[in-house]
Amino acid sequence: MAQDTQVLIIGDYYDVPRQRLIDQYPCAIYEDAADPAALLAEIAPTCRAIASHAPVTAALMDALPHLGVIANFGVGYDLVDVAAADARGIKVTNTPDVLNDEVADLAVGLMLATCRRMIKADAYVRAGRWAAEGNMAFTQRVWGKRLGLLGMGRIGREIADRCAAFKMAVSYHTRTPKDVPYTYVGDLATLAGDSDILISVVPGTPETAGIISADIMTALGPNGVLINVGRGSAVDEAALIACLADGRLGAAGLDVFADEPRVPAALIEMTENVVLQPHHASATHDTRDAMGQMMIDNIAAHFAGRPLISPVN
Ligand code: A2R
Repeated sequence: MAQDTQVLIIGDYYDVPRQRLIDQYPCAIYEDAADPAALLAEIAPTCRAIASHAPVTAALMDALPHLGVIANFGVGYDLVDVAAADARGIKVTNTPDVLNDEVADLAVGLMLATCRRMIKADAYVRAGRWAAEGNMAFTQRVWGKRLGLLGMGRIGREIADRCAAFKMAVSYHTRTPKDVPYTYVGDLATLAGDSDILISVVPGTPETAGIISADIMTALGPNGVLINVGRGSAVDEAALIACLADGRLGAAGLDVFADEPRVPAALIEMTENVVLQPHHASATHDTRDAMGQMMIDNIAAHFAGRPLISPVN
């Protein structure tokens, strides 16, 4: 089968669309190869597409001379070396829009869980502490609070609209103002200082790396809450741990981390004011299916010589 392989599958995403892809095209699965270099050599004469949810490097591209498209599973394509793809005339696609509502739902859920200490409260009931010790300590209000959004793109807008329904005052920071009914703040530190809750939903780029620094968290303050559903790289994790530990920052709800799936032990130990999720904001059956289908549709468009559905370069 490997001799006529057209699509190389890399990374773990979702079985249903993955099987659909395998049913549709001769595929090779990178992770199944005992000798990945040998697999690449074998499929090099025919492989024209990569369907990926894993790093795609320049070296990998060079191993596949007929590669025309890298279809990334996910809206964030920071795992793909887009500059290297550009230099080789290879197209990169992602899966925008179909996950906006899903990620926004989880962002709001994480905000509620973090502010209202819902995970801790669940443990409190299960451990019999309610009966033994009485009511749990009071928590923090969400509705009516000041929300700062870092990022006002496709997902950010959905988060903002949901939070507006929670009667929150929504402000945001991006590099350029958007045409949205929310308050633009041109400086992130000012936004953090004027917010009770800061939600980050920016892509992982060199420019956003560590953008949520100790200064930003300090500006958010001892009662401030940081929620991150964008990319872990946007937060200076060492500073986050320090700020949470010494009370410069009140609480955090995190779906994304700098070195996934590894999560710093210090964060895992913080059960009082930290809620952790395994980067699953888009991970419902419906949405992962839609993302997978979009990935397949991009590959099909490339093979048919039609315009790509969601090119990023
Ligand atoms: O800066 P702008 O005007 O391009 O606004 C974009 C903002 N953004 C930034 N804001 C401040 N400083 C930066 N250095 C910076 N870079 C980007 O992030 C825009 O408002 C937002 C990204 O929006 P979209 O491209 O529509 O992305 P989407 O679909 O909302 O997804 C955001 C990220 C994905 O890249 C994944 O990492 C994750 O959420 O799922």
